Amino acid sequence: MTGQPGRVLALSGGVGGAKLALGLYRVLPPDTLTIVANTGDDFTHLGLAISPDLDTLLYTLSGLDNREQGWGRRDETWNFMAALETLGGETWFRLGDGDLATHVERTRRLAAGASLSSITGDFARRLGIAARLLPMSDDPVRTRLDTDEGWLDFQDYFVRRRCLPRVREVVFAGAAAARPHPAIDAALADPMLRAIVICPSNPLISIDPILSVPGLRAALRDCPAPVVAVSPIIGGRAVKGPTAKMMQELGMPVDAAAVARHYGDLVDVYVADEEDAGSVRGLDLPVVLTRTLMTDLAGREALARAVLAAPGRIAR
Ligand code: FO1
Repeated sequence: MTGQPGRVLALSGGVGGAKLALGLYRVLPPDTLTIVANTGDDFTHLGLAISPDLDTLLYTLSGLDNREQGWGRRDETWNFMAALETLGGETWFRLGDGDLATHVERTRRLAAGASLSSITGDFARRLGIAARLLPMSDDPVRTRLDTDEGWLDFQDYFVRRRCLPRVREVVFAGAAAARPHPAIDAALADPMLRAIVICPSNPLISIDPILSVPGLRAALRDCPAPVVAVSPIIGGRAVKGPTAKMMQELGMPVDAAAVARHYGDLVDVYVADEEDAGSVRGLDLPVVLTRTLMTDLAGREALARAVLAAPGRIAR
């Protein structure tokens, strides 16, 4: 456990972000952590409400995650998919049998009038998660991309087209009318809040949707607790996924400094990999260099400790 008292608010997308979220969960008293998840990837598929990043966090924090795949559940079976394929159904987005239960139950509760946040909170409790897991908003926000194949919904781009189309613009449909979840405002107003952590998720499609919810970016910036952002770029490359490709297509340099510049005045301390010392040298921002590659549980915990210690290292 990290000795210092206080609460921590983390912003996270799926795979990469969830690794650090797990590290934070393991090194902090678990009930002091609130994780705000991106819901821009959410969509309705086969009539079911799918929330990929919330589910990746639910499975990761409860130890049910499929580490190799990065999404879905471990020891999953695929009978539903096989049966669907036999019937000529859509199989480009793969729903495992256990995972299917999550989507069916979420869809049933949403139809009965429950909010996404209350459903998520209940799933988390039932899976034994002591941290608070929240969608960024209970209102729908949907990431859409303008590409050289035209406008695509997020999962069409990400899974069906395997991130191959060239991206020209990313928008968050519905964001203008979305309200931040009230618990986020409450967490930011808590005098015991010691840090806000931006996990090493894709800034363009995992963190930007969260920041697109009106008022959220300003509330994070104006909060007295330090905002610590962790670079998703290591050695000038993204660990996994389309981060580097998208940055390049959108005219950003593919390096750790570009991510910090993208977040701008939101960030108080930037945590980057030792390999990127050269890239971040010119930043007008306190930087802590450490090893940011999280290959195992020890790596997740070590990065979490470094992130939590980062504001103190700068202050000294
Ligand atoms: N990603 C894939 O690459 N292929 C899939 O078939 C797939 C299915 C899937 C089902 C449930 C779920 O919660 C996530 C799933 N993902 C799949 C991951 C997801 O599309 C992305 O990783 C996230 O949206 C990006 O964070």
